[in-house]
Amino acid sequence: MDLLKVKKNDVLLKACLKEPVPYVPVWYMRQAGRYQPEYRAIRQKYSFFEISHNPEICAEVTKLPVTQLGVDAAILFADIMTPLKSIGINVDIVEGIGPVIENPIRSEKDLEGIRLLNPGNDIPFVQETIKILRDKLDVPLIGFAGAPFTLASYLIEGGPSKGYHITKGFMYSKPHLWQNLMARLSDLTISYLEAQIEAGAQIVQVFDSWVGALNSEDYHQYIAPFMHYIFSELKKTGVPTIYFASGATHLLKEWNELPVDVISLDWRTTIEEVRNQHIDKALQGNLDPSLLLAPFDLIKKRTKAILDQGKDKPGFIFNLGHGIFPSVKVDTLKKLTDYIHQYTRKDPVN
Ligand code: 1CP
Repeated sequence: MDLLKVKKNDVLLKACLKEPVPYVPVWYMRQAGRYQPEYRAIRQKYSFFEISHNPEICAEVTKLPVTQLGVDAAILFADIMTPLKSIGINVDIVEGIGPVIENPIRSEKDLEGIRLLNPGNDIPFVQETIKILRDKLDVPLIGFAGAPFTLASYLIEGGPSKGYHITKGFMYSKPHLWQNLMARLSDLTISYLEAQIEAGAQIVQVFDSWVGALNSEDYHQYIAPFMHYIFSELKKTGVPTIYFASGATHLLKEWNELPVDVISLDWRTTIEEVRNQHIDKALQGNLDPSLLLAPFDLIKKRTKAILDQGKDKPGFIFNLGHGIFPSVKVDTLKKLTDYIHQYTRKDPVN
């Protein structure tokens, strides 16, 4: 891994690898987005994909939270739909809804379009953005992708869903097609993440946001082999990996068996509970993003409780249990970031 290329702040990289750190590193899922007035102003002029396909603007949007909040990482501004759109799947990000797919997958024929990425042709803008950012950032750049189940949920439902019933029905009733779809999405995900790493991403996070909809038996049977394959391939790159899902505390034992470096937790559990289950990976999390609307004293109290459980063992990264939403104030996140750094900073003489 090209650690030497990190010009200044490599605290997050060290935490991923469970190495000693001077303070607990922090970044926030969805740290670039509508809660920022500057982002809203840019979105007035450009659509979501216009931003992410224009390297100069995309790099600016990616870097903004680093400058504004003082966080310890940047995360590439893109969407989990980016690789699907880039291989020709008709997807749009619709205001107030999220990703919407024009032709949801129903049959074997619909799978044919899901293929490997050819980075130079399909995502030159991603590689260019990453190169610009590596030059401008003094914190590590996180690349990311959606995991096969989460991508499949959009491809099969046609957009966001509450119960994932069509997806699960597909999984149970068309097992061969399901395997085929998961295999194709796994290869796509690997090729997308490898391209980001090749361009300069120094950590990668795999978002399996909705996989908590499955119980552990179904996860074990229908999902785990593919996640094992993805993280095994990524391990060969030497870049640290993070795996996130929401509402997936019941899957942690399965996750502990995967060749992934960091497990990202939502707020429905505590660091202590997770450690007590003998989960030995580095951990990331896990403040409830709704707390960002609370008075700062309460935010601080809940944050301190998380830090007190996480800060003294190697391998802890502060984050939210899920993404920031638009009504959060920039100032709240700035104060929170400063508090985390200040509270966990070790005495320089030690
Ligand atoms: O037009 C806009 O401004 C729409 C808001 C938005 C943004 C800012 C969407 C639509 N995507 C993004 C960027 C994005 N998406 C990032 C980069 C920004 C950052 O983190 O700083 C990342 C990492 C994502 C990942 C993503 N997209 C996930 C996984 C993380 C999670 O929140 O669980 C998922 C599930 C999506 C789908 C998606 N894209 C956008 C929306 C509104 C949604 C969720 C829709 C749903 O409820 O299913």
